[in-house]
Amino acid sequence: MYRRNVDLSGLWMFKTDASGVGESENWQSGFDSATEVAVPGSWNEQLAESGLMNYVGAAWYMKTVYLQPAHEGEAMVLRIGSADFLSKVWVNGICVGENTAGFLPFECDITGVASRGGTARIVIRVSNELSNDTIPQGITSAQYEIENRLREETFPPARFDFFPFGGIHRPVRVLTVPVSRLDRVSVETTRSDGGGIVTVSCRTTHVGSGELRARLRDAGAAAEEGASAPVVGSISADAAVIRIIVPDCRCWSPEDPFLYTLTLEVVKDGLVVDEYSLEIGIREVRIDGNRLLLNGKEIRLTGFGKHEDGAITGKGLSLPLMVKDFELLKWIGANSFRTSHYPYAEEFMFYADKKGILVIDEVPAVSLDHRHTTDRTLAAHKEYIARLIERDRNHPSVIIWSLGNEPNLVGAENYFDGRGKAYWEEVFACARELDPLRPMVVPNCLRGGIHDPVLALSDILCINRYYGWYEYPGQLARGIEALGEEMDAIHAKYQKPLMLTEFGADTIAGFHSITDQMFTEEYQSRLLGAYIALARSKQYTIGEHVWNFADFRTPQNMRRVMFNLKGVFTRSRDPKMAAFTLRDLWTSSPKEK
Ligand code: BDP
Repeated sequence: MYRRNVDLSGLWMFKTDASGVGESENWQSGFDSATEVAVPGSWNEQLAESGLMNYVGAAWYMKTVYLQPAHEGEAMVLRIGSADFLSKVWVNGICVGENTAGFLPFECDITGVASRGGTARIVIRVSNELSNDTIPQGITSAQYEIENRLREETFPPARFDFFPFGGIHRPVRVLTVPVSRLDRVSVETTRSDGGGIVTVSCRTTHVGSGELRARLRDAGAAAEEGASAPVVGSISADAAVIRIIVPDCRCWSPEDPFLYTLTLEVVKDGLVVDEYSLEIGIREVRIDGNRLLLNGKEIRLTGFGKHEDGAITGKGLSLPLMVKDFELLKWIGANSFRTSHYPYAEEFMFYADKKGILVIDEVPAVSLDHRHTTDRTLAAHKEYIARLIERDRNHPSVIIWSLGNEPNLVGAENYFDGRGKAYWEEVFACARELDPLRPMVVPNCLRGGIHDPVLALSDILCINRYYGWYEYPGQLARGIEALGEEMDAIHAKYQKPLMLTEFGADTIAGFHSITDQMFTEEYQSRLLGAYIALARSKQYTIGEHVWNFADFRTPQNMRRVMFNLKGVFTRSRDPKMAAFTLRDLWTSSPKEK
């Protein structure tokens, strides 16, 4: 065994630090507190009664653990699945790392401070305070006033329509790994003549030169069964590329999410120093004219924009909730979802691979206000893209990267004076260099409109529209007419496939009406049905994602009754009437046009 890990999920000591005195008072070496909080989990709902529901600021976490000593030739790494949004980490009082990209894992090398084993005190300071320079961007109460937008203020203040939960949201683990090891693996798959081509590019660390051996076998088979003969490549300057040809390959698809296990061995001076296995799917995604092709066959996307949001856990990973959500996706006939508006837990991505659910994977650049973007915002945005692609590129389920969502939701004129275009050109160029194979998109909002630079840059025209809701409230027929005209105009201008990535209506489960009435179950059901019928009547559309899968908590504001109620399921995952309408539509008609 080359790698081991210890999961530090559980109760952690917890203390807020509203005035930011923690570091100067040396809390990093340990602090007193009578409060504990569960990890993974947001502090907000867990500790609401202690006044933490709307807390924005820094909070400190501490856990004392006993670690086995590392062996000779091993390194120790502390891996935090995600801490939102900004964090700093100490082990035994020594700073081992910092992270400014929430929603993504980060690693701290703790060999120097922990490899001798024994008691280790892990302290993590997490802050959920955002600014103009961060991704996503933040806003303050004062800023609403400066911008004369008092009626748009939310509490806690946020530039997006989901609750700014704070905390350690995914598991924290201590990994023991070989010092000479495989560091990064990137797998690209294509097809040719019924066969598959798997290109594996690896970076190693502290190996220099050596040999890389790759073996592929059916993921379901036992390790010794059915493995192909190893394909051997050479490692030089800590890099290696191997190409594996798989004749008669079984392609991965939603109907047959078939996975292979790829095992990689690193050989240095004739000895195997590291071994690492991952499950991969062989599949090809392509756009051809107005069509989206998976393995050469046309595919239509059905599904939702989702959120990571659960009662009490907040944004914390909940495996039961994850399993339930995939059950509901299958039940309703959805073949895909978008990780609106940020990267989801890695557990979600692995599960999507297994279940054959397609994913549009999103960078958390949600509702960027280009009046306030800075060079630092752009740098943070590019860092997110690089780190998200690095984390998720090997998942067959990930078929499209979404590099942001609804820029210029505030409708500022200067977005169109070249500034927006220059910004997004850099973002797209950075992403395309890192992944030349997958389509890239940024969903556009009504205020971005037909001249939004992201439409020209995206491979698929993704539009989020709320006719019959924010525009033409309660007037469905008028809304559908306006939507049809706008879709035709956008498609005529750009001549690319189009997808409805958001549409929906807030709905209070149990409200009913015979006539069109906002907030009733009938209205949501009719609105979703009418949008889908319209989308299907246009030959240039490739799919529909309803907003939203389930009701989710938002910051307080006068447009929301605690939650965004556009869920087709309630927050506790009970179906509203629209769930049955969608199930009828998505299970009776083929997903391939
Ligand atoms: C869109 C946003 C999404 C919101 C949704 C809504 O992309 O985050 O929750 O509208 O208003 O503008 O329900």
